[in-house]
Amino acid sequence: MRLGVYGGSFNPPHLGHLSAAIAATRYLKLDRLLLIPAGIPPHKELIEGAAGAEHRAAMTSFIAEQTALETGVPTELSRMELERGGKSYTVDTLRELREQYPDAELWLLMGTDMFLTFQTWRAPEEILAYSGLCAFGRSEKDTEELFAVQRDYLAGRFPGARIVTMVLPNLVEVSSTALREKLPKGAGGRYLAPQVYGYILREHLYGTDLDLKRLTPDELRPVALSYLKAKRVSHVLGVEEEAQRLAERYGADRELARRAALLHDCTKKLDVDRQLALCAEYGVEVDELERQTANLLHAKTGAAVAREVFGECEEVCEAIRWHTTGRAGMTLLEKVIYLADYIEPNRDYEGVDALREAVYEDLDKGLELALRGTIELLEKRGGPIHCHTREAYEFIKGK
Ligand code: DGI
Ligand code: FE
Ligand code: FE
Repeated sequence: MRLGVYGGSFNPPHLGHLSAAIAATRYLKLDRLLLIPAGIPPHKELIEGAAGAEHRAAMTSFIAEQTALETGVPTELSRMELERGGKSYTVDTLRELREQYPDAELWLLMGTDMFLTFQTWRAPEEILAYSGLCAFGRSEKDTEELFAVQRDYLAGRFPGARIVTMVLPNLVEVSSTALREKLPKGAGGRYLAPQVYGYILREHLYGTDLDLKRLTPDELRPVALSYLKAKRVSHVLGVEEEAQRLAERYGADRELARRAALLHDCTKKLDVDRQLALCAEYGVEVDELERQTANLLHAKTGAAVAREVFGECEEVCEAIRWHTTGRAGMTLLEKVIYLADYIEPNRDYEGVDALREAVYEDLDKGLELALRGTIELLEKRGGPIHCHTREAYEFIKGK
């Protein structure tokens, strides 16, 4: 097994880290990659206005998920340096990994600055005994020439070392230090994965202080995405796009459609117990079927989060509330969100194109078809059908 090891402060992790992780995974043909945020001693956190360890871990796990999604290679956050505490030495980490994975071929990933000062690290010869080095250029000026000089120097000083270098022409040129200066001024978002940026805004990290109850749709987008698993991001962006299109076609409020679409699945990744904990926290009543079905609960808890955390208006909350089952007498916005969820561009099931056509021809006809489809699917699966789903269907059929 080829195991990649990518350590750093990740304070915050940015698109440069993400593109390097993806490129190195492909280049080295890794079987697995670990992203390892460094432990930072408390005094350094004070000096740099750094985010706490848990926040750095959370942000790094977004990068791990995104890397895994794009490469297909299992990529995980490792807390080993955070748990060890104190200043993190790479040699300690590699020694531990060598013990944990005695048969793995280890590869240590690093950017230019780290590579060029590698000989000054603690125990470089021991590091090289455990692991190969893979260095990637971060900018145009990191020419192959500069790398070659260092590569030859290290090869001479540490015979037998495995060193590969790669230039990443499209590597995003930004540093975490620069980002920590930009973020409090409302800049820098474009250098971050949307979910990481959203997480920073939602947790008010690095001196950002947006009022979550007064977000513009463009601010809400990354924040909403930060609630999702990476593989769900394209779905929610698809619903946003489809909901706007439907709102335009049928005269619903476009901004409200966008807001509801962005937040509609914001609690989807939580398991039943965490959903129920949210219901208890926000005073949401739950029936017997919902108690057992996370799929049904996420519509209720999503609506509660939209209301309580983001101060969304009643129309938006209700559209989220009814997006999974529908109900008798749905409002225009509720229909728009229900159907946008059903036919957004990433959806790909038998009959989706016919349904799309029906929806754009006649909203209620499309709704009837969609509800009938859900009921037939649930009957086939043998899953219990919620009374709201049945009532929604009977209502629209009778119209
Ligand atoms: O959250 P999404 O996957 O984007 O879509 P969704 O919220 O519309 O549906 C989630 C799941 O809920 C889907 O697999 C179908 C299921 N579902 C919809 N109506 C009912 C239902 N499940 C049960 N048990 N009963 C229903 O009435
Ligand atoms: Fe949903
Ligand atoms: Fe959805």
